[in-house]
Amino acid sequence: MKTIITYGTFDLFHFGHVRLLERLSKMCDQLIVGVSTDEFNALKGKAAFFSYEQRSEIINACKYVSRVIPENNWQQKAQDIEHYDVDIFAIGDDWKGQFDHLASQCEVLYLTRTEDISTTEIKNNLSTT
Ligand code: C2G
Repeated sequence: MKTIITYGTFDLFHFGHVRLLERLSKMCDQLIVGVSTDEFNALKGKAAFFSYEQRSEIINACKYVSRVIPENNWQQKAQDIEHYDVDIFAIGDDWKGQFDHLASQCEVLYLTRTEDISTTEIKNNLSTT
C-alpha cells in the first residue's frame, strides 16, 4: 500500500487545496494530512480563521483524504514518516527545498501550487467588499 503524507494549515479550504489533495490521492492508496494546530500556526506566524477542530473536520470530509493527524511542530515529520510507513512526503512548491532532508526517509515531492488563489487573497478580497 502506497502512502503519501502532506501538511498544512488549510484555512478557508479552497480549490487550490482541493487540487493538491486530488493530485496526491491519485498517486497513492492512502493520503494522510497533517493539519496545523492553532498553537503550531502561532509558531508559523499564521492566524487561521477556523480553529484546528473546524479545519480538521473540513479536511476529514474531503473524499481525497484517508486520515487526518495534528501537526504540532516542525520536527514531527520524521517520526510520522516512520510511524505511518510513508512512501512520499509531498507539499506545494512554495516550500521547494525546505524539506529535502526528509529524502533520507522517503521520496520528497514538491507540487506546483494552483495559481491565483490563497487564503490570504480570500481574506483580503472579503475585507474590501
Ligand atoms: N496550496 C496550493 N495551491 C494554493 C494554495 C495552497 O497547492 N493556491 C498548497 C500549499 O502549497 C500546501 C497546502 O496547499 O502544500 C496547504 O497550504 P497552507 O494551508 O498554506 O499550508 P502552509 O501554511 O504552507 O503549511 O509543515 C508544513 C506547513 O504546515 C505547511
